[in-house]
Amino acid sequence: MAKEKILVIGASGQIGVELTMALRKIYGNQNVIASDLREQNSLLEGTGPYVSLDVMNKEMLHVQVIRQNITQIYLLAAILSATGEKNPNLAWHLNMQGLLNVLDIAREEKLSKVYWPSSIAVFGPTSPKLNCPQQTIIEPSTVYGISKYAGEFWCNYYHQRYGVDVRSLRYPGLISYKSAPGGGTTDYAIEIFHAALEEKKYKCFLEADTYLPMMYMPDAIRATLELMEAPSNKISIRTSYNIAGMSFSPEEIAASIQQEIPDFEISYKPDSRQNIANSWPQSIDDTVAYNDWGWKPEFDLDKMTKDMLVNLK
Ligand code: NAD
Ligand code: AKB
Repeated sequence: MAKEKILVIGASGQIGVELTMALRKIYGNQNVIASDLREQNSLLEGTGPYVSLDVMNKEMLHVQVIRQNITQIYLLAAILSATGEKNPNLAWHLNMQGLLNVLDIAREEKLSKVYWPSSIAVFGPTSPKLNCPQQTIIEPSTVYGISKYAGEFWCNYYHQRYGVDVRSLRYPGLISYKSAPGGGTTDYAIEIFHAALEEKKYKCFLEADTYLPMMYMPDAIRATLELMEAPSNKISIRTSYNIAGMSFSPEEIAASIQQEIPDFEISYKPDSRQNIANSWPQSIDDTVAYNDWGWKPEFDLDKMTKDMLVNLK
């Protein structure tokens, strides 16, 4: 295997911390450079190189890529759905220009691979609600979803036109215990575990029966690594792959937690995030990812609940 030197952009975020650690295990600590707008991250401290970097500053990014002999970029810096609705211009600007900066540099420096995540947020109210397929009606209604859908086509364009090996997954809502979530609609499914352990009660910002596609972080990290390690001829989707983990509602995750903490109570006070959740599918069909590179999730709701509670304790 050729020696790879990887730059993770947005390494201090919910996914970035865990993906950086996983990449460091595979490629060696010194060969994975963590970078973020934030100056440092306590979870990554002492585990390998960390640089403070703004993905919007294309010149500085380019200099880092050349200076560090970078061969692959994982771009995770973005503004998520709920924060994006509060500041649509900023979300569009960061999510689009950040990606275009990376794709341009990847083309100019002939990087071996780029990873950029999309989201189930590309789907909108007119997409099928159940087992939403890879190719279907896609009319997103959030600025985050619009930016992800446009980003998917930029990835496809850079692959077709310039041969950039850029790969992507449409992550569902991700649940994890290490790093805090960054302003999404699915964040309730993380907050609920913290509240269950700390206060034994949780006021949910979504209605009881709001089903959404979700995934436990270990599955998401494994999916990312499996996609990136798959031979190029197995990658038939150059926009972004649907991947599924599980699907549940707030009342179902509460019931799962009550199996472990019987006196846990949930109440509901939906806010503006309810509209975002209502626009997304309830479950995802990931047959193409399974057929192309063998994707299969390992965690269901109860297995994840047990693991979350043990680790958060
Ligand atoms: P996050 O908000 O937790 O982390 C993003 C990181 O990017 C933060 O550490 C932030 O400081 C950094 N950042 C922001 N602006 C930057 C800039 N200009 N330059 C450099 N760094 C900057 O997000 P996350 O949950 O880790 O998501 C990572 C990616 O995965 C995003 O593209 C997101 O859309 C996608 N995704 C996440 C989920 C999820 O549930 N977490 C689901 C679907 C898709
Ligand atoms: C969000 O809720 O914005 C994210 C996502 C599904 O992309 N978790």
